[in-house]
Amino acid sequence: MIPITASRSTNTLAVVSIALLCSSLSLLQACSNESGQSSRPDPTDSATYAEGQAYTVRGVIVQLPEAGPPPKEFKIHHEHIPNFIGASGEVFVNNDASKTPGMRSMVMAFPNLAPTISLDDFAVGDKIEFEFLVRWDANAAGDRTPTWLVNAMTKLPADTEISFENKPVP
Ligand SMILES: [Cu+2]
Repeated sequence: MIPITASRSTNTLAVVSIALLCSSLSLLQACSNESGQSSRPDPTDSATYAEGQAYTVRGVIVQLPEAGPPPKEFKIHHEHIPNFIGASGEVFVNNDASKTPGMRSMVMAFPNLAPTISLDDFAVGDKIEFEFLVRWDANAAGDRTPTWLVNAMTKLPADTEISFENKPVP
């Protein structure tokens, strides 16, 4: 009987903490009050990024999404984003010798696209400029985790110079 009692009390505590977390962060929409499991607002809706950050970034398309199997994600090799804000709310600093600020150049998956974007107009190898929105939400454990969206995307001329070099501290 003791394990059952302990388990019940733990569950009650968990539900109470989630409820407190939701109300204190005005994230009621993002939380289910029935099961205690969290769900998130539509990640393809740019309005849900109102409290987030926006970056205009250039890159090259390296993979277009495919349903699969296996499914393939939309991937962009993007330039260095020196002003990228991390979970702390301040510019992220990489734990490398040169303490590169922001998000280093990388091949990155962008699972969320604004409904206004049609990938029919794009191909692998296209150079693009895109608006990248990020928001940070607290999960049930209280950790801030990112959700990101490509909100707009335009093709750049083929002779545009794209640099994947990470710039030093500005
Ligand atoms: Cu990235």
